[in-house]
Amino acid sequence: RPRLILILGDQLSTDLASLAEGDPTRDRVVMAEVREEAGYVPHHRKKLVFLFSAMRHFAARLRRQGWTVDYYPLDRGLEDLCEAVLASARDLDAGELLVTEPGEYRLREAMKRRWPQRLSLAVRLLEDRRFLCTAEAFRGWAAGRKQLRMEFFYREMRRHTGLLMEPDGEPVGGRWNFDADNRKRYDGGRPLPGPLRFEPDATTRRVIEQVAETWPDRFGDLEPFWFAVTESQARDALEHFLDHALPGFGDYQDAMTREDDFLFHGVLSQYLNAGLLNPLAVCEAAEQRYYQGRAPLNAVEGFIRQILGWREYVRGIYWLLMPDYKEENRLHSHADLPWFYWSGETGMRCVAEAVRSTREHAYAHHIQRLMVTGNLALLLGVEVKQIHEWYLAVYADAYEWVELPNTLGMVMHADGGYLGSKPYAASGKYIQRMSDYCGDCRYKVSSAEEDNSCPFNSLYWHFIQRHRGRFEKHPRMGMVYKAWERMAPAKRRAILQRAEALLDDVENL
Ligand code: FAD
Ligand code: DLZ
Ligand code: SF4
Repeated sequence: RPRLILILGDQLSTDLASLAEGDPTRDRVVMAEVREEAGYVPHHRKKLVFLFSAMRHFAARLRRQGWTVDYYPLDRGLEDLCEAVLASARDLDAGELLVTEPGEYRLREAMKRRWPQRLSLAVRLLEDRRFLCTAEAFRGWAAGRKQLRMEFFYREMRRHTGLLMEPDGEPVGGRWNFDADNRKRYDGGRPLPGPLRFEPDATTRRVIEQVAETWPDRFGDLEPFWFAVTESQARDALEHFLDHALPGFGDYQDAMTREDDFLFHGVLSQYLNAGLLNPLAVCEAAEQRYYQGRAPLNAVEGFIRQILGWREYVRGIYWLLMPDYKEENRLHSHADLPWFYWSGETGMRCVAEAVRSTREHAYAHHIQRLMVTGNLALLLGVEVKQIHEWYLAVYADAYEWVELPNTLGMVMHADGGYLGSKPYAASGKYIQRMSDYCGDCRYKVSSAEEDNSCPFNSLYWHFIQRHRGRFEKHPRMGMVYKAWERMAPAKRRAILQRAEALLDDVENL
């Protein structure tokens, strides 16, 4: 009997296991834009346009390749993905549903537990072959380790793939990691290339209209819309990055500037996560640039580490620890997310810039996410669920498998240090060192206790003080506690008072 093949919005790759297993002359592909997926968080409107347009282009491509595709667009008003499969199953006497395993626990559980009965059809989940480390392999690597460290996982992955490896098993350049070279402030020395931008075609323009009509009030600018929406455009965006930005990627990896929202970052995560780019191919293309002498090793190694290391590592952690992971809140953070995370209306220049970039592009680079909006949420003690839902909603690249470990583990330290040993809490000094924001800010970065002092400063010490029991004995935090103790008691009191005053009036920061 013919089979149905469901392809999700973040599975837009012709290498999918489900397509490899299917037969275009007999089986039928199902794709659908549905309310449940569009509504589990208030996704940024640019993210919705990107996904729906990329889905429609992908369906058209499959049809050109000879597949029959049942495509249910937004205006069919379907509630969830199962309803779409049900509609197609009625039409075709299907014997089975094939799906490449979804990236989210919620959906995978529904497919396993509820769908077979609802559909009266066997549901077969196939491995997502786009990842370089399977959930099983990660589990094996993690077994028996008390604490996991990305760096060791990454070395295994380098050995496993041979990326930047010498034939004798040593890392190219004699070191695994060149991060120490990657901490420059942006000094204007290298021109800022920006990501490659594309004109919306008729399909994209139609989606923009539909999203504008359906969600007139949702967060996120719709236009200008310039993302790639096909695999071939995404490949052009990758080439553009490799030619123009990769050489500066390492040096300026941690920099932030008012001049530009992208610096030397790839702006490729939305394409990687939706299936338009393949992670291994992206790493190999970057590796070639090093061998061709077109990009330095600190840049290429740093870039490959993000994809081969961090991206695979967070996915491994997600599947290892879900569903309990999502409930973790070990620092007992319960404050509400301030409204300025949506409005951008705050006197803190660094935060206002990060929210503006987020609203305009459904993008902020890693250091803004980690050290500005993330750091602030940690210091304010924002409830993990609220900040998690914000990150999941506002970025074009956001899916729970990658967003949750970054937010809950890396930023909020809510897993007690499983993902990263030490919280990324930092004072305004860090932001001042890595950016040009502070000169133009209402607050004074050199002060922690005055009425106009930078909120990050007093909130940092408040965080250190309120979590003393947890972190004082931490080998990498002893120095911080010593510095706090060395401060005059009156100064400490003034700092904590300033922090309390800020915490009492968070909405007006
Ligand atoms: P580049 O700086 O060019 O890096 C290259 C690639 O490496 C990225 O495209 C991405 O695929 C990968 N990468 C880099 N860092 C990470 C990381 N920490 N985890 C996983 N992959 C990484 N990334 C997402 O893809 N989706 C998310 O929902 C997401 N949420 C995040 C939430 C928080 C709180 C933080 C701190 C980070 C989050 N990240 C997320 C990771 C990272 O910020 C983005 O991958 C990156 O900013 C994407 O921009 P880029 O393509 O220009 O990255
Ligand atoms: C994110 C998203 C959105 C907004 N809409 C859809 C949709 O309408 N149809 C669909 O198939 N997928 C969508 N997605 C992606 C899914 O949410 C994603 O596949 C799961 O979260 C698993 O990663
Ligand atoms: Fe951000 Fe503080 Fe600098 Fe203002 S002074 S930009 S709030 S770090």
